[in-house]
Amino acid sequence: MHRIEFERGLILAMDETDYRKAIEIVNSVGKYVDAIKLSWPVILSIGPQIITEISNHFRVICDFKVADVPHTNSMIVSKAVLLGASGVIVHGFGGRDALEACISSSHGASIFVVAELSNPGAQEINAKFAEEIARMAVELKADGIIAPATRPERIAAFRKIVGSMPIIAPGVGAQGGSAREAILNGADALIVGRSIYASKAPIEAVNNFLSEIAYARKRS
Ligand code: NUP
Repeated sequence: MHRIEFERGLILAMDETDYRKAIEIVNSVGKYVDAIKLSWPVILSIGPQIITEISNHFRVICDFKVADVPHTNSMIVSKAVLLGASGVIVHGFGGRDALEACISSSHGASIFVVAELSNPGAQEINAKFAEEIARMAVELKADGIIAPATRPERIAAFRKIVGSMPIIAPGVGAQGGSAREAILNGADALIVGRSIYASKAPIEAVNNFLSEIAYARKRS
């Protein structure tokens, strides 16, 4: 297991559920991104061995949005790490004990806490306590938070709370967010799915994102 660094600033959300297509995409773009993110649709379609297979070559983040009682959280996180995950995405709304359990069972893997989801509905409930979650992630020394690229002004607000802690932003492309705005407002890395894996030219799509990220980093 290798720790995740956001050198390039791009994480591929590999949500393709067909095994052959999934492996083809990962093999073609894996070396250009900081990590491959896998979540439930892929695990439920292909099986958890996909974590191990991909982690033999690239860093894997398991987007399991862990949100259970502490004992169960510990089991989920440690099993994901044993399978090869370098990072796990967890929820913060379960409170300190639930997040502490994730962190203490991570065996050195990175724990990323969802502060605020990228969908519009997150503004109804989630956004009301998102900043508290971000503060808790800092206090408990998590490895980063997830904040919405769909609302870049929220990324800027979280940056004031979390200091130098990494902010990872999904919602670019298919959900309408702009890569440039997310980085300019303080994101360290973007999570991009459909705009890469469902594109006719995934490598070209990755290259376009990488140049946009590099350009925005220079200006921010
Ligand atoms: O707030 C979040 N929004 C979001 O889209 C937190 C996430 N983890 N995600 C995930 O990012 C989502 O489950 C998907 O895997 C990816 C975004 O994919 P796309 O909209 O770029 O296709």
